[in-house]
Amino acid sequence: MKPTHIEHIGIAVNSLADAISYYEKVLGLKCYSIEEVADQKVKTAFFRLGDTKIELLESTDPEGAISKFIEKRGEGIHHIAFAVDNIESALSDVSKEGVKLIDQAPRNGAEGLSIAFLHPKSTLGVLTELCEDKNKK
Ligand code: CMX
Repeated sequence: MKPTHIEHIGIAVNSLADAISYYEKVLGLKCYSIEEVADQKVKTAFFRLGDTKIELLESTDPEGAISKFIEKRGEGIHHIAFAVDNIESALSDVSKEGVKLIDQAPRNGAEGLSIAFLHPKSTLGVLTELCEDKNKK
């Protein structure tokens, strides 16, 4: 597979409001979108920086991935998302290389992207997301 750029970096936070305030007031970025992704049990806030976005993630459910992550590791970088041109073939490529897929097939993520996660135990400890913007075509 050939990623085109880092689509976003996902950061787990306790409070979206506090984190947005930090990113805007201290780092000088502007939040352009807040979106709840119900099936991922998160509320997200997005900031754009060049081709890459920062995605802040606040949990909406104590059983969700972000709650579990913060409980175990505290706030911090949760995942890195790579943009690809064809997510189905990228998933097939990495699978053939022995990477364990969390999502066997792409599903809908924030911002209308098709997304799929790779398991951190087979990606050197980094939860990795692949994204394709099918609306771009
Ligand atoms: N980065 C690196 N390692 C991680 C991790 C992360 N974000 N989350 C969990 N792990 C590690 C854990 O530390 C644990 O390692 P050890 O066994 O060495 O302690 C191992 O993975 C298993 O983790 P766990 O706490 O038992 O949690 P689960 O197995 O229940 O789930 C994971 C882990 C990654 C499979 C799950 O969180 C998942 O499916 N994630 C994909 C979906 C997701 O993250 N959604 C939220 C974001 C949505 C969005 O961006 O819109």
